[in-house]
Amino acid sequence: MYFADFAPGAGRLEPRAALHSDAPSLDLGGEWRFRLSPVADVPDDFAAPSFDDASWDVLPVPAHWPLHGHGAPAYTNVVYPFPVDPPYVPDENPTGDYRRVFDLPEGWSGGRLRFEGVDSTFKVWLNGHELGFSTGSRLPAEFDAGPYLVRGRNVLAVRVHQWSAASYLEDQDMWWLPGIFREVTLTRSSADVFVRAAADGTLSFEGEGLLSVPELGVADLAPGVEVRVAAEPWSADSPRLYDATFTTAEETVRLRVGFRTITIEDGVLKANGVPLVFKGVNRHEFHPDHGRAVPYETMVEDVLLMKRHNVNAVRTSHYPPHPAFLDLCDEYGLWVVDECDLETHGFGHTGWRGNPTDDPRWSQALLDRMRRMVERDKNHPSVVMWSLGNEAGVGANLKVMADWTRRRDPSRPIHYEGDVSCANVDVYSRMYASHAEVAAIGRGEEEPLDDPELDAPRRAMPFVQCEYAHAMGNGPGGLAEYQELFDTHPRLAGGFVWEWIDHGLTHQEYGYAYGGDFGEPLHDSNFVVDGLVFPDRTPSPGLLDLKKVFEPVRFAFSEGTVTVTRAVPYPLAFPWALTADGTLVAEGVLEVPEGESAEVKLPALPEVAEPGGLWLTVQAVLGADLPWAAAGHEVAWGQTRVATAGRTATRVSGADGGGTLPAAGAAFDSRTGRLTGLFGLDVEGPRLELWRAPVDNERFGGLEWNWRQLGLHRLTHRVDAVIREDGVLTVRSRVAPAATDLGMNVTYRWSAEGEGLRLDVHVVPEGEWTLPLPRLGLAMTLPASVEEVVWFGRGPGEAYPDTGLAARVGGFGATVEELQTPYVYPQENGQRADVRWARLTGADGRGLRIEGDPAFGLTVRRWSTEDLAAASHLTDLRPGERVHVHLDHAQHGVGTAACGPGVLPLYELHAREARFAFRFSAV
Ligand code: IPT
Repeated sequence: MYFADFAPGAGRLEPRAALHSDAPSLDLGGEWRFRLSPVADVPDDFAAPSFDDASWDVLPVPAHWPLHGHGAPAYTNVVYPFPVDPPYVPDENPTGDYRRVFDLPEGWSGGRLRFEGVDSTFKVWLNGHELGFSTGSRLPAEFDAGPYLVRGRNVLAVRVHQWSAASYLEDQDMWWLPGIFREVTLTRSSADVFVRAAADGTLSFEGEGLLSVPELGVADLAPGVEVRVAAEPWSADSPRLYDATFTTAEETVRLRVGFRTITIEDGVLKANGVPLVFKGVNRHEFHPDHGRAVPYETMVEDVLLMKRHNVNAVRTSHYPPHPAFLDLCDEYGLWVVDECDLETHGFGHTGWRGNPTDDPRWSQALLDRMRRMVERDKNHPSVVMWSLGNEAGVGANLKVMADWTRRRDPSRPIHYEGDVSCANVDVYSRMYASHAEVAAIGRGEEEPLDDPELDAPRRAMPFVQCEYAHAMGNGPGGLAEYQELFDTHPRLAGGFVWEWIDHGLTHQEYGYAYGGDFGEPLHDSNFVVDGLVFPDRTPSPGLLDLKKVFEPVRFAFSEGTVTVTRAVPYPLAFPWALTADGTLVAEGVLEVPEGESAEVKLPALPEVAEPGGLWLTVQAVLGADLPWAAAGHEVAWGQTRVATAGRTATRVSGADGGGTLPAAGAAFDSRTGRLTGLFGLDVEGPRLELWRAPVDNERFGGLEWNWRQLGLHRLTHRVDAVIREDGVLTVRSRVAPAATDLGMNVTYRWSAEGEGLRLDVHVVPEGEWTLPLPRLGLAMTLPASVEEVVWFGRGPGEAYPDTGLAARVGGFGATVEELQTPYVYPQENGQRADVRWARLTGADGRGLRIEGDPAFGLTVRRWSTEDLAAASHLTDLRPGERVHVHLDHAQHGVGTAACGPGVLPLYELHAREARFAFRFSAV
């Protein structure tokens, strides 16, 4: 059976470049007739032109049938959702039969049926004649339609199997989504061309035709002839393209040529002679409604979002993208690592026994995939590396793929991460290596390979992190530290954050669905939701942080001056703003001379006495419209606290206000010392809290389990003493989890301070605390009438110790709803960091003001930590009767332990003695 066979296809034409030709072509997309069968063994009489499909459903092409009411999506990460017994597949093999009737335009003869992407294996009939079959879901296949086309009515029939031998080669971490999910065309184009254009202006091509580049004075260049022209080089920052035409006897093809050269010199990756550092992301093709049938506008949106967030590179994890995406990368400027449609990760679970990568019976199938990618995408200046695939283990077939690729295209380095020996590649690539290991590699001091013959060449290779900073849920932490390494060591060519988008599918009940939500017996839960943008492509805090880390303009402040360095040729302007206590007091525009680096005098600042300090923010904004953003778009910013003579900063609140309790507005339970009312508000707490709803990195990294073992989610509070003395109310208590002898001795000290109430907290840990703490702070609740929060601190977005690089100091406001970060899998989120003061008010404008001494982390939500921790979908979170407020002295970092290193030591929160204070007053 062809669908349980090692052969990658039959009856197909040789692969060729994706081209924009003026040859007639017929888009066969639109409504097709469709029938789904639960098994593959169904009569194929439907291929006959006379077959009556009136009772069939209608399905759009391109699309995945499970997203149109036929069957359901299923998600697994590493494991195969069927027994590992290649090349066989289960009898339960959803099989979609498709029919499309089309009228051949008058005068049309010959042509090719071109399928851009069909998942996973399909067979094609035209007018009842079998044309052949193909595999390789994300690769094009062409069949010669010429002999079977008839005048007038033609009937195209396609049978698609969800499972096939090829499924063993397509074990990427994503939804299993069968169907004809990219375009189908009947085209009379047959041209192929391979243009070679280097940074030194040399231009030549392979192909049967003539090449012209009018702008460069190149007319009717013949194949194999090299000319040298004065062309500006192409780069991601300056994507200069030249319109070209390639003409054959039958057709004219439009090309956009970019001149660029990728080299490896002394172990450094270079583009056009300059070190190339990827500020990259891994991009799967995904749309929450359409799966991998991504609309063109969505591809544009991805590219614009990337450019606007200072991303300069994409790894097309883990298959070649829709060809139009690469056109966009050429046009807007993104370096691309084009990855072959190959992953056999699930064999890792069988000790890699029978891995297709090392089985000669599969070598043609693997080579076929590589050839079809390289041939399709060879003309893109944006494509600077070929990747053999992802997580496919090691084996002889890698060499088959690499050897062919080198011969066909010596101009691009070869990448493959799965073989640490680097026997077949040009760059050393790893995923999720820790900061320490990346630093060692950067210095050339990595652990040697056993085989010196392999170690020496690897040691001479540039290093790429093809995946790092797993962006699952809240996070990723540690971005800045990676970038610092990439910026420090020339051998490090940067990397690609995992991953661009959350693959949450639109779901009526859950909002967004992840693994298991469609009843899959075997699944990997929300591991499919680990992106920098939410499923609807709203940037997550992680992407905003990445934008900051990737900034191509830097500000280094020193006394009275700022040094501005810029690594991009964009026209820029540099507005500045001075704020006091979150309010703008002065603004202007800094004159920064052109050039890579300039030291500029800071403006003369007005004298403003402000205890919270004055903050100067300088922005780098686009000085003119660019194709990917309008003038005024912020590229980078820097901020500094200005302290000049004469401005003495006083504390936000002094110790001991001297007033006596009961202070106006505060009511206490005299027996327990519990605060019962605060300026007319019904309050619960505040009291010490150590627990937070675990983030994905803690859920999958093991820390949650340890925390729950310790019982941090079920702390007990015991009041040991309530002392009223000299107008001060002191409550001593012990906060501790059951079944351990660990505890926190907490002293709450209430005093009146002016019109307000001051709370001093002193925490002394008792016993051997070995685990980090989720948080250390106070929790309280307020009535649900609280709606608005205004604060002076960092914002506008959330920040944790190792995230929130995008959060700057200023005055911000948000509703309680707006403070929530909608991670598809609910978890700790939404903390605003370094808050000096905050006002929490209701619709009537009245409420509470909270000042921190020192600044604190503020979290406000309409559900409790317990509810947040228990929720598995956003739709589980329902506003309750109270508003839950956290005033944190500290939190633990978030790290990336779901896949990769945990929290860096600097950002760990450990039990230690702590003192902090708040002042509450009425607004
Ligand atoms: C790595 C995969 O390459 C990627 O596709 C994704 O699954 C990621 O993990 C987790 O989200 S492989 C892993 C074993 C490091």
